[in-house]
Amino acid sequence: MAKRKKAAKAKSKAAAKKTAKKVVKFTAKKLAASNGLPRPSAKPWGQAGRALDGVRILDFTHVQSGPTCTQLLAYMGADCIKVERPGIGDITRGQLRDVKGADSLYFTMINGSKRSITIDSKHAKGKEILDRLVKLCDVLVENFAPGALDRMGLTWEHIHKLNPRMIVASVKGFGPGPYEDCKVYENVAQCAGGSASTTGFRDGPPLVTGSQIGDSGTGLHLALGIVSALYQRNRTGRGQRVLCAMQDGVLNLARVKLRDQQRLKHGPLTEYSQYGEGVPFGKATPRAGNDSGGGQPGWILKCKGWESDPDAYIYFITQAPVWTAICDLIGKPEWKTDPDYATPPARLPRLRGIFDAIEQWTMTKTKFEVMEICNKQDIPVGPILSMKEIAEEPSLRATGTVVEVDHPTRGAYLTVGNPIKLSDSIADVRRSPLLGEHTDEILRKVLGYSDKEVAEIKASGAITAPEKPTKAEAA
Ligand code: CAO
Repeated sequence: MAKRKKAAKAKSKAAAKKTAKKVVKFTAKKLAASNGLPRPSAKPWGQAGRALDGVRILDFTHVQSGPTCTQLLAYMGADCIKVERPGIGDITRGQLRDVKGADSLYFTMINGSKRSITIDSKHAKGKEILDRLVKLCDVLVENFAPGALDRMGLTWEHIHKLNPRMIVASVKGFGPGPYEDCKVYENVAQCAGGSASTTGFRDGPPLVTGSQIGDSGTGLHLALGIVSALYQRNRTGRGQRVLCAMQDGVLNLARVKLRDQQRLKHGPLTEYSQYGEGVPFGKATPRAGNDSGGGQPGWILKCKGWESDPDAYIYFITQAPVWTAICDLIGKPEWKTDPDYATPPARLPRLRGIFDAIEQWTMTKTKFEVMEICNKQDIPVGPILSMKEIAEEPSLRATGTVVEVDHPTRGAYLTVGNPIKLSDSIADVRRSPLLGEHTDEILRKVLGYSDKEVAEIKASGAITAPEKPTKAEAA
């Protein structure tokens, strides 16, 4: 009897196993069929290529906003073909030059992992080469002044006719409206996007920030737009236009200040130190110095050595859940129960005095000592790191966030690698190309021109800088 029971149990177990196997197989098959996805790769992580392998970009960008976008896409694996004006190239190659005769860091740090081809886009032969590139690329990225691309003959209609799959992505200073024709640089966008009016100290003028939120920030927005358009193209089979206005990009990053603008209708902004100081609020979101932009009050405080080191400071956040730990740390245990200090609302009008007391403590320690002590107690603090400290920080080198690359004319330089880490797409950070370094290679291997055709193109002047006339010719 027991034997029979045991056999029946084993039989039902085997049947259940078989059914489970069937279900898994069926589900995986169904899923793969419905999503059109291949089977999960069996290759080790990081060895299955890169996220944007196979995507080819006609990179018509210059200065900063556009190049930062295409550099990110190149880090993700896209083949980025940067088109530059013969003999001149991207203007930043020569701007803020530190090494005579070599491409500047301004250029090299935002054009890594790309290839460079020189084409005169206003030359008849140059237009022909560009048309061929349009047919073979997936995305055209540009950040010329409004109308410049059209003046080259590369209108949306022309591009779409040549290659209906092409995505045309642009950065402009402003979106459609009264300022759409304006040329725009970083700080213009910071001002027009609401950032400058809300940055700085209340008793000082508006301030721009050193972070390039107008240029690099908009480049980042554009990269997301491009990747989304590529994803949509998988369904629709057609390209589309992607536009990121720098004003919009800055506003998106400054959105908490538009939040505060609306809160003003309902009373003062109690987390702003101006509230504690009894200074009335005006009609618009004010500048808030180093006040935290969120619900946990914070401020920048001096640390040991501040008298001689301009970066001996720390950002200190009085996060409510760790208030009692902060009181013990700074030698104010009585504040834990004092009704004037025990709760967040009670502390709001007293923030200045609270931060003064915390500063008396931070001034006795280096910023790294404060960091070490506070982190052990879960108190959020941030040392003010100088660019020198960042350049030398080993952990940033280890993660590939700061990368050293070699360069044939300027020698080794540091660049910022991919700040977006994908576990199966490892960024390949390479040096920026020399002007026209890949012209020949692209003409032959990407565009398929023969030796004879390449010779004709070279002779036409479409890819070379106009020769200076000899003295005899000029006479
Ligand atoms: N061959 C021939 N001509 C070329 C060329 C090539 N390969 N590449 C560019 N040009 C030409 C353009 O066709 C344009 O000519 P036209 O004015 O005759 O049409 C000309 O070069 C200059 O282009 P531009 O107006 O874009 O450049 P600019 O230096 O005068 O202005 C900038 C620069 C940034 C203000 C402007 O491009 C702009 O507003 N861009 C959009 C916003 C933006 O990205 N700003 C970020 C700047 S970084 O701080």
